[in-house]
Amino acid sequence: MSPLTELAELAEQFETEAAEITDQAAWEALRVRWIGRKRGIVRERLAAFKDVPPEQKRDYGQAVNQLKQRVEARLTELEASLGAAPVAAAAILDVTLPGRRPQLGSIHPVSRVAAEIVDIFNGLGYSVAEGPEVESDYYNFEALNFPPDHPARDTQDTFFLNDGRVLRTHTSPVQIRTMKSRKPPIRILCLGKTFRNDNDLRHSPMFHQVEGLAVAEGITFGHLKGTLEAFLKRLFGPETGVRLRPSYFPFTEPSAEVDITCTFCRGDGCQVCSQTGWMEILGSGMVDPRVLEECGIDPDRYSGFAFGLGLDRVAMNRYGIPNIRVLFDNDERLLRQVKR
Ligand code: 2U9
Repeated sequence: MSPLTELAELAEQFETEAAEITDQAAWEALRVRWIGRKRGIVRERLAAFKDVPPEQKRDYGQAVNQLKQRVEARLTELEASLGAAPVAAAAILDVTLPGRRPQLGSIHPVSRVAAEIVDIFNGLGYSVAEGPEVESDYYNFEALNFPPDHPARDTQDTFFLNDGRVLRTHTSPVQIRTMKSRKPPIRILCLGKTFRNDNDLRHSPMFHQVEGLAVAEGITFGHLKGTLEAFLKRLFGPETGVRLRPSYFPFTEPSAEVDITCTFCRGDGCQVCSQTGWMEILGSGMVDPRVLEECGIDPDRYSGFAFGLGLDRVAMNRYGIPNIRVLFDNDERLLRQVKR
């Protein structure tokens, strides 16, 4: 029998056998017999190509490929009609296995600290004010009494956009916007992302600040001190010591930096506080009369105090996080570790 005739007969024989298949086991036997890797009939016919006389090679090649395609197509068709796919799926799906527990989210340490601070100041009659993260030079620097040659206005410290606007370097422009649009008494808390061209273990180019502002008739430095003591004792515990040291900011006069007793050694002196027993926590001061005036508030009638602190610093301190980047790496192990 010529190789071509033999192929034609094999094709007929396959159709006959395929027509008799009624279950999965018979389908599998048919598959192995015809296209099994080792001794499948189609494979053997393909291998026999090399022994076909040269003048028949072309027709033989075509016919054996046709047979292969037909066998494969018919087997697929049969598999579908026998419901072979669900049977195969059931074999790899163990419906008795316990389900995967959904991962519960938790609040990021910076958000947690922010919420605590908002809560404390809500209790003192403050409300939250917001503003844009991209600011004009005017709101970020000029209205805050920064001289034109102040180092913060340098590209080494501030991110400038091509149009001269900046990524706000503090949340203070929000206070400027509020004072320009509202009349005293004002008690606001401004929180959000701030940006400085700084990058090391304790500084990230994006960080979070919270600032507070109180403006009314008769506000004194005593109100500043009392408010900050009440705030810091609520945030760090009633036994926390608070001290003020003279400082300087362009937008406050007089200004003070505020320290609390070291949260690690409680004031005894340790590595974290360089043996001083104190750690610097915030900056503050009485709003400079020039800033009030720039915002349309009469400095002879009104006075105010302001303060600012870094939320990330508080979160790092609270949860013993040594590197600020851990807060922004999106590694969910952080969330699991600080979860209460
Ligand atoms: C207006 C007037 C005064 C806000 C203030 C500070 C002092 C301060 C820093 C603490 C750590 C920023 O995150 S930090 O680098 N802030 O020291 N901030 S007084 O004073 C204002 C703000 C707005 C109109």
